[in-house]
Amino acid sequence: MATIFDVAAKARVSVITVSRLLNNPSIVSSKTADKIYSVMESLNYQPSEIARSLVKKRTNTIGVIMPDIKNTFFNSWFRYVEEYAAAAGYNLLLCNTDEHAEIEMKYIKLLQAQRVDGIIVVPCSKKSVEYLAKSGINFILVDRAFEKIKTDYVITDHYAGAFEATEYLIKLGHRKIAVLRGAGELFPDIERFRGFLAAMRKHHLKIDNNLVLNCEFDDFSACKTMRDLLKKKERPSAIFSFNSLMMVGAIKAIKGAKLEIPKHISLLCFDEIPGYDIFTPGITSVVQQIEALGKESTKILIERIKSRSQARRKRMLLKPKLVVGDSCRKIEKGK
Ligand code: XLF
Repeated sequence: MATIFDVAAKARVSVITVSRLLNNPSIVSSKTADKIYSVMESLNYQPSEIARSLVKKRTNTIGVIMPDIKNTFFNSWFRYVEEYAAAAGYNLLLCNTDEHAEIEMKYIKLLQAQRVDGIIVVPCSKKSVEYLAKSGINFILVDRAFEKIKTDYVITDHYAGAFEATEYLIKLGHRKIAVLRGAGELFPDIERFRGFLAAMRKHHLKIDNNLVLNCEFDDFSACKTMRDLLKKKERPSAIFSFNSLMMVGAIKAIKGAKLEIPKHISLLCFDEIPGYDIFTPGITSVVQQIEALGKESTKILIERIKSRSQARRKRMLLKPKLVVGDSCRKIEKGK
């Protein structure tokens, strides 16, 4: 395999000139550059990426940390990150934490050791975000923010989305609305719950704590929680599921109890559902701007990598959209 020394010798230039051409082509005259390129081609020379990154102090690699690879939402999001990053000439290293703080920290340290130029993270723990903020590494948060820590972020307006969804149910006449929420630790969960409470209060509706169902953002725990709820004598007229995985669990439990949506129980969920248009009934959902969450976060991170500046934090709040299907029924007064 040809080395940089072979290229320099055959082109009759110094090794430094070949190295300059590889790392900063604009400072080499076009005549010399042409000569070196043709020698490289004739020798089938492949520059070592490791050696180049040591010189440039850049690896052109971005680490992506996602919280749940089973969740199709994050798969679609990653696809947009990949598309934007590839067009900008960056490679990606993908890590999945399964919402575990220790795994998240382990991956952050691993990516640091791999000398990635920056990290895009959907974080599950405050501790790791504090660590990143102190480390000096370029990073951006997606989906989840920690207001007190100075970071770049691109998030959905979870509060507004949940408010609009709850108000939609209230206007259909629902009073007994159950929420399938997470454990109250993650930012989207806290914000969505705040939005739910605000809409209920605006319409002077009492919150029934028996209808606030704490589980995990997954189908298994949602299904179990819903089964327990549906065994009770009094059941809610509507369920607001805080994400699509939970919605899958809720549907399993509803079907298991031989109930129909929306005839016996209405269902609304946060997140876009893949294959939404083939579902019967179509599930009314709060759709996040996944493409913008992917592309804008990658764009902001790359700008920060390039400018090498720590100045002014960039924060983006994206509006979700309520897409009405036919999973929520109107309740006539007195029923
Ligand atoms: O972090 C939340 C949990 O699940 C995220 O926005 C999602 O709703 C995606 O499904």
